[in-house]
Amino acid sequence: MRSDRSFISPDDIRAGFAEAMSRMYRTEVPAYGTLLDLVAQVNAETIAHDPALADALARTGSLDRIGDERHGAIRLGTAAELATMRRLFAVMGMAPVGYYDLSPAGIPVHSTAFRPVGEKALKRNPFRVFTSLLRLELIRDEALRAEAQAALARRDIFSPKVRDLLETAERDGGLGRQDAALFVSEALETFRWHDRASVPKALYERLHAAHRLLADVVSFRGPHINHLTPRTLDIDSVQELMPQYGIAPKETIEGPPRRAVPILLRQTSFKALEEPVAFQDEDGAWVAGTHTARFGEIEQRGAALTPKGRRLYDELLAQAQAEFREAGGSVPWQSLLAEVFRAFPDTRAGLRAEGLAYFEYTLTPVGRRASLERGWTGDIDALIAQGLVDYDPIVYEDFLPVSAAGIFRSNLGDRPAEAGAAGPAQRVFEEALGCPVADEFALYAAIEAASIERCLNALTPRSQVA
Ligand code: OOG
Ligand code: NI
Repeated sequence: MRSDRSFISPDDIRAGFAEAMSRMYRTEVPAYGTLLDLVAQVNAETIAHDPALADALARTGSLDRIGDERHGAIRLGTAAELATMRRLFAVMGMAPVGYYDLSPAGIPVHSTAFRPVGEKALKRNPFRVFTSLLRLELIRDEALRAEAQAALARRDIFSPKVRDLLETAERDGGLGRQDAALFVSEALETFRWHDRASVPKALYERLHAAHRLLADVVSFRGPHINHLTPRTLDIDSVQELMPQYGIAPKETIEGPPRRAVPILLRQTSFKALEEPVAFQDEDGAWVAGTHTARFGEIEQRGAALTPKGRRLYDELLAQAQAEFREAGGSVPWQSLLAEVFRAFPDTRAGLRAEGLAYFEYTLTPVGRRASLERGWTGDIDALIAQGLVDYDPIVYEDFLPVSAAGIFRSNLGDRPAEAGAAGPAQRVFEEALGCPVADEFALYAAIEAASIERCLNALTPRSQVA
């Protein structure tokens, strides 16, 4: 047995992996590099012009993480691939959180987000991967389904070395320095782009005709990372500047409108690139073709909402969509959305008073001095009223199914649903995964509760918080 001290922490492995992935994607998709530069510039300007925002970010320990913050997405073909992917992400301290059913949008997948869960891990590096599993049963053509299944059964998306290292990590409880470095480079291979398809062109075309996503999942040796998304502090500015940098964004920003206190997640993407791909015919000859899958995306993250806040968000979004349809799409979406969302409180105090968002509580400078005496009594509201405690929204770390559907559609095309809308199948997904997905609300609630506990412990006499 090795001693624990020789292990690299999962958080460090994840940080190394996220960086390696970003480097790889920059060389694979140059527009991504351009977008990173643009986002870094806008973020620096936003922070320079908004000291209150800079303070709030520093207070909650998230100022440092923003420049490195990314999410990516992959699409898997089989239950076995998903199960192994779960083990792979576990080595990097990433667990499956949430269940997303994309079938109502005509996309034959269901998904989870692999991400770090604890407060400390999130602050170290919040890298997340939106991971989808193909639902072959939603493809109507039975013969084609069987061919897709056979093609998926022939491939192994994991290198023998990474499989070895997974077993080592699970057996020993971690990886040493050398193994961790090797793990990162071997794991990266699974996410690499392949410009040679693993199916003949004729099959590719039939898969593509059934559903573009089917062709993307089945026709290659691995689940190439299809986008990598930096976090911006001002998505409207980046969206506006993108064309000047030679990048054409999709028309609308997904998610809530621009607000004084940002909530949840706003996202926009640039359209997928048409890339050259070679297909091997039955007689062994390579023929040229193209495939469209990889794109870029940016996002602005705001407050995590409670179930009550989320219900209100879903209601207002649905209302805005209905009004937009009624108007025949002739009104500007963002202003309509902003109008409808006036029903959603837009101050920290208002969000908190109505129990719509989660908050992290910290001692104010006065509170820190007061903590030397520990003579205070009362609950967290009383401590806030006395100026001893302040609160900031907890950042939303997850995804939104309606937005995700919009992102999928922007790179798969707007063709009406081919696959049936089968409804959620969370149990089936979790069986494939090998464990239940975590409940995102419970995770935010725990972070909030721990921060309240810290404040109470620091300010009130010990006996009171026994
Ligand atoms: C995933 C699309 C969802 C997001 O940010 O909502 C997504 C995909 O296209 O595979 O990444
Ligand atoms: Ni995304």
